[in-house]
Amino acid sequence: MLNKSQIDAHNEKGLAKHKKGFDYVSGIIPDAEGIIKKLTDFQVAIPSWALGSGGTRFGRFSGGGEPSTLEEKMEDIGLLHQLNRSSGAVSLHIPWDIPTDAKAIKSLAADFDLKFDAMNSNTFQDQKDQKLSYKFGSMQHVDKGVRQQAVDHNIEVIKYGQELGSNSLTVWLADGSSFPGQLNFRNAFNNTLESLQSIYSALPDDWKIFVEYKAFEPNFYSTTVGDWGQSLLYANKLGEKAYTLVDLGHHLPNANIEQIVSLLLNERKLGGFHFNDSKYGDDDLTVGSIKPYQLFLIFKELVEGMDARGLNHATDLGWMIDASHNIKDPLEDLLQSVEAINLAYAQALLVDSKALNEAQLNNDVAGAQEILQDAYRTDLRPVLAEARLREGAALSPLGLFREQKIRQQLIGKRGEKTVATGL
Ligand code: LRH
Ligand code: MN
Ligand code: MN
Repeated sequence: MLNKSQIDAHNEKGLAKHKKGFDYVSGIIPDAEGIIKKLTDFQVAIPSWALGSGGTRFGRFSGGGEPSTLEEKMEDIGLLHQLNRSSGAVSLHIPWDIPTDAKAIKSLAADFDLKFDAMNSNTFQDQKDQKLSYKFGSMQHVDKGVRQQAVDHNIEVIKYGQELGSNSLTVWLADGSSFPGQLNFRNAFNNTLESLQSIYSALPDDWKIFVEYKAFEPNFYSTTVGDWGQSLLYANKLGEKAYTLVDLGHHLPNANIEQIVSLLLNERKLGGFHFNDSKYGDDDLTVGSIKPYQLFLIFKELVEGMDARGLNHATDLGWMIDASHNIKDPLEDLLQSVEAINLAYAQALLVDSKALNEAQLNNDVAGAQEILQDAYRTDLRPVLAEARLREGAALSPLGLFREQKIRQQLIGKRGEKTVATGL
């Protein structure tokens, strides 16, 4: 962990330059203070599986100093939150990160000022002592015994979440088929629905269930919850505590994700997000590293749609990162992702929605584009830095991480050849 004087010394060094930038930008935008307030409230959950270097099916290269216990993962997230004051939540994947001593984990979270966001279940891998295999699916399976095992696992995950104070469950299913003819689509859908209904009936009153969709991988012919239409069908059939979860990497190429987001909000069925970026498939790259304009357009729809529905930006949707890869320092990567999310959010808040509405009513196509791009091309990084400064975080989170040689310190403590649980 960092101490306050290390953060202060770092901020002192960058203050004069920061002030120039902030004075300039706050002078040319209408409401810098309003954006700062919203940024301060907005927290992004860090997935427990992203703190170590991810593998590919070809190999895994340890970055060193990776956390090997849930406690160490919480420490890492606590550190991120100290650096940016924007990652005050954690999303756990069971059984990768079982809170065996929930009380101790809860108090550790309180020490770091972290909350527990959505719990994630895992019926896409077989675990060591598992009775039945998920090789041919879990909730869709032709064998009722396998389906029941998947339901029981999800109910167990809810119990862990209740002990920690979480109030949502994300279900992602790898279920599907890899070859034509392998699966009866209708039976797979109906079996999955029945399984989800059993979980739904065990869901506490104040909980939500998020149904995450994905176009392909690991199945390559069909996926039983393959797109937002299928997810929405399940969410509608389950009831008002069920929502669709959008993972940015789970679409077919060139899908218009911002339109999907807009319509899900219109139906009051958008529950949460997994942020990442991709060029080809579910690449799980750093948020904003490939298509930052798309990210901005998504946030523009989020802001507009949530405002239209009277939703609180910070609390009414689950905001999570779902990125993990194999060559960057995972902590640096997560700092970059949070920064990209906050930047897109701030840019979306800057959109002149009244003028945009007028341009739309006048069919002023060029004018509408100008309004969006004006917001997108305004450099709001000093506004983000100001929000951090006021919260006691670092002007440059990544800069301070490097100055303090935090990775080297972690390697010193945890060792060179570490492997974290996860993908
Ligand atoms: C599937 C997925 C899903 C899993 C996570 C590890 O691709 O996005 O959210 O839980 O990755
Ligand atoms: Mn995901
Ligand atoms: Mn994914």
